[in-house]
Amino acid sequence: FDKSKVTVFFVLGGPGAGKGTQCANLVKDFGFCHLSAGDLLRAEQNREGSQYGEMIRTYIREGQIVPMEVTVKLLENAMRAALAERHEGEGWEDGRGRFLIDGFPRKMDQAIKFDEEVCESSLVLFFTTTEEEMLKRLLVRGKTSGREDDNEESIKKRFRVYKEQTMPVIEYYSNQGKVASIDATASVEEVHEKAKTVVAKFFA
Ligand code: UP5
Ligand code: MG
Repeated sequence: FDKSKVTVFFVLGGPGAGKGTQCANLVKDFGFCHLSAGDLLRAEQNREGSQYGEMIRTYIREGQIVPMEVTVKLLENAMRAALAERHEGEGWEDGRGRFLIDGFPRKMDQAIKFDEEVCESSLVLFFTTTEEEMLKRLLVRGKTSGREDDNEESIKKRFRVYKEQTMPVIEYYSNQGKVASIDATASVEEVHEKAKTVVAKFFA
């Protein structure tokens, strides 16, 4: 697809920071297409006939980052499908496809590959809160989510990988002046108001 026809925001933050929750809100405000890399990987894991199913399951349970080729391909396909469905920007105010790419890139190699081969992001929404708060949220969600990584052991591994592999990505985009940090400790509504203000400023 034509890179000049898309606006991409990356949405980052630790496990359970509220990325998915806030993306759902921003979709309603701004008509974004929301693509969660984790959701795309879980769908691929469960797709009948997928050659990657078992591999993805193991990586996710261990909190490790699935080899980037798989994730970048899934995202690219999903973006192409969304653009086709909306007839190249129809329904987007400015005619450019608006994407929230949630939970990606979380490792430097993914960031570089996506920037070079798919497109560059305009902004990184970075949701921050304490590990204690994230753990609490994930354990509550774990009671009903059915996610194989919402248990204390996997969560600890996800925190470690986040610090070691994802923080350098935040640093990298921060040096490019692209990162908008949003404190995500408050209520869903309060965090939403802050996120909405940041995005509205961008589109103004
Ligand atoms: N909640 C949300 N906001 C709240 C608030 N303000 N106050 C109180 N509660 C709040 O929220 C988590 C829970 O907290 C929910 O119950 C919510 O109601 C509540 P959610 O919005 O789901 O948080 P989110 O940040 O999206 O948490 P998630 O668990 O999805 O984050 P992860 O980054 O860990 O998960 P993801 O699905 O992105 O990735 C999972 C795994 O996939 C990775 O560990 C990795 O193994 C793999 N992966 C890759 O390999 N490559 C990739 O590129 C991406 C993922
Ligand atoms: Mg999520």
